[in-house]
Amino acid sequence: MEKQIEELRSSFEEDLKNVKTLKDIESLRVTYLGRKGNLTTILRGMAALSTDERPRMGSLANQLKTFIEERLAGRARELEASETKELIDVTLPGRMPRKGSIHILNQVLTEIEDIFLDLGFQIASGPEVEDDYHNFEALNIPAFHPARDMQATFYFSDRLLLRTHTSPVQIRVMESNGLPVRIIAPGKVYRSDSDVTHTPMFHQVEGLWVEEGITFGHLKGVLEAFIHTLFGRDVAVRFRPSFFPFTEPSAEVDIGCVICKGKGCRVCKDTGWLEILGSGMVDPEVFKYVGIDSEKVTGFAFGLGVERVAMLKYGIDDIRLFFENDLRFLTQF
Ligand code: 2NM
Repeated sequence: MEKQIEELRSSFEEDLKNVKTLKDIESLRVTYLGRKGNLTTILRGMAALSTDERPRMGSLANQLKTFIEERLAGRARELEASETKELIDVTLPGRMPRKGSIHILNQVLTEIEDIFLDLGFQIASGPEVEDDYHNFEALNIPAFHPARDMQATFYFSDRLLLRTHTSPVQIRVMESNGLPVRIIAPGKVYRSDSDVTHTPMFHQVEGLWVEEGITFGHLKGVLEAFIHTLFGRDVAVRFRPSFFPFTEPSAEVDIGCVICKGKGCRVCKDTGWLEILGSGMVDPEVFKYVGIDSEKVTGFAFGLGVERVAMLKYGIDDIRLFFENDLRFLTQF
C-alpha cells in the first residue's frame, strides 16, 4: 500500500504540470479527492489492513491528502492572478477625478479685495445678525426714516435684524479702532427682495477711509483707480450727484456700458451708462455717533454689490444663476 501511495503522489505531480485553467484544477480535485477518487479508494482500503499497519498507512495517506489540497490551492491562486491580469487593459486612459473650481462670485470678490489691499486697505468683518443701532441709527437712519422701508429688512425682534448692508461693520470699526481707518468690509447682506436682479441674500463690499485731510478728491482717485483696474484702463467713469443718509455730499458712480460701449442698449436702458457703486463723504452726524470730531477729520465711504459687478463683467442677465449650483453655468468661469 505504501508503494500505491507513492505512485499516486507522482502521478498527481505529473497531472498538476498539465493544469492550465481553474477548470482543470477542479477536475484534478475530483480525480484524486472526490467521492470516487483515487485517494479516497486507498483510504477505504485501510479497513483490510492489520492493526499494526493501519496507523502508519493512515498517516501517509493523510499526508498525501494534505499535500494534494495545498498544491491544488497554490496552483489555483497562480491561475486566478494571471487570469485577472488579462482582464485589466493597462493601456486604457485612467478615470480622471473632476476638478473643482472657485465659484465665480468668490473669484470676483477676491479680485475686488486684492485691488483694495494694493491701495492700502485692510479687510474688516462683523456680525450678520445686527442690532438696529449699528444697522440704522448710527448711520443717521432714525426710526420712521423712509430709508427703513426702502430696505426691506428681515427682523428677528424690535431690536435684532439681518444686516441690510455691511456699513454696520464700518460703524463698529470706527467705535473701537483708533484713527486712521482704511478698511473694506466684504460680506453677506439680506433684503426681502426677489427678481432677476435681486436675491434675499447677496454680497456687498463697502469701503471707508477716515483720516485728517481726506477730501472728495481722494474718493474720486481711489474709486477711479479701482474701476480702471477691474474693468480696464479705457472704460469711461462718471460721478453723478446722489443722496444717502450717511454721506454728504454723495455720488453714484457709473461706467460706460460694457455691453454696447455707450451706444445705448437694453442693459443700460439706452443711457450708455451703468451704475456700479454708491459713495460719499461721511456725514458729520455719523461721526458724532462714533465719537469722531468732524472738525478735525474727514472721510469717504462707498458700497457696491458683488453680484451686480459680476453680472456686468461677465454679461450675466439673471442673478439667480449664481445660487442654483448648475454646473453648466458654474464651469464656464
Ligand atoms: C454706500 C454708499 C455710500 C457707507 C457709509 C458708511 C459709513 F459707515 F462710514 F457711514 N459705510 N458705508 C456708504 C456710503 C455705503 O453704499 C452704497
